[in-house]
Amino acid sequence: MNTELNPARARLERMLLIRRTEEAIARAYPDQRMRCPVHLSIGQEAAAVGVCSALEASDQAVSTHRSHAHYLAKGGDLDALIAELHGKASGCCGGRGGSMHLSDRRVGFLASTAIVGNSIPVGVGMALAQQRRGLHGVSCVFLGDGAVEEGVFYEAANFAAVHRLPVLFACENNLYSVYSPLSKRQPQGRALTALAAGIGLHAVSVDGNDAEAVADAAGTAVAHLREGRGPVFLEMATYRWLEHCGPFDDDHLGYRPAGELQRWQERDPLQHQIRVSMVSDDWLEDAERRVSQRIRHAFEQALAAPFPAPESAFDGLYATALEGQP
Ligand SMILES: Cc1ncc(C[n+]2csc(CCOP(=O)(O)OP(=O)(O)O)c2C)c(N)n1
Repeated sequence: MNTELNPARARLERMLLIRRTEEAIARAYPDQRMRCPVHLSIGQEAAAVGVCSALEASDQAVSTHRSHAHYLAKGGDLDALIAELHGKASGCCGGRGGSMHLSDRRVGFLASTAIVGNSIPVGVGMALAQQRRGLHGVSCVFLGDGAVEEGVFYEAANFAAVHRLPVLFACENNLYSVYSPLSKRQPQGRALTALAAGIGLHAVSVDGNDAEAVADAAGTAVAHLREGRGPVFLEMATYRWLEHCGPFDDDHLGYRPAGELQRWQERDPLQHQIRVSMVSDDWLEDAERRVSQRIRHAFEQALAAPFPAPESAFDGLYATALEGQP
């Protein structure tokens, strides 16, 4: 993040970058130059940015199918993200992964994976390695409410609790797993934090549309982890504005109650951050201009970049390092 800004403005600038980037992806997607599925997190930016602002560059993160915001919030490179979505060699995975498989070890973003729950044990394993090596790093596992219902969450979280591993389970509760609401998937009145606490995680809940509140809660959680006091589950209530997968609005399908989307949109995390950051109109205009130039540049570069060379098709199948990455 830009350290010359005060923390709230730095978070605003990063949220703006994420929002405008995803809007640009949504606009360009129908051109069919991005040949991978995209899961956009428009509406959920405060959770990603709030959590990552409590992490150091040397801390590690893993993510899910909905990973653009996490990648950019962790310091990921915009050019490398857009190139990756276009399948180009300059992408952060050399163009092989696409939207759901972002990885950039230079910024401590180890992996995102498409199988729900799949990255949870990877993040826990990373925390084990950090603990065994005597490092003070923490490992952040981004996951959705749906992933909390996967068996692997309980095994991995239990292991983390037993070994008091420095893992932050950063759960974006956007209420839906594709089209299924949480109310149809969990008994009435049972909170995700109660499930997490039941397996020994220190569990807290925060307004996931308020980046400042998330940053505070994540900061407290990270301090707890660095003191070796065991894993933390941070539930962030938030909402996805667009369809589960793809660039469009799917509210007409009726799987969300009428008016629910509008109520969450009235609580837009970006507008909220603009208010609490107390920036002037000039500041905002300037920030918008810088962000849109960066995005335009990233798309131009990605479109002009080469696809991976055919003879490199078998590279990376086994443990070969990506160019420039440790
Ligand atoms: C093991 C597995 N089961 C089902 C799917 C299909 N699937 C993809 S995303 C998704 C919903 C996940 O919901 P959640 O974890 O809450 O994340 P969100 O999409 O809301 O960000 C499902 C069921 C999958 N990819 N992997």
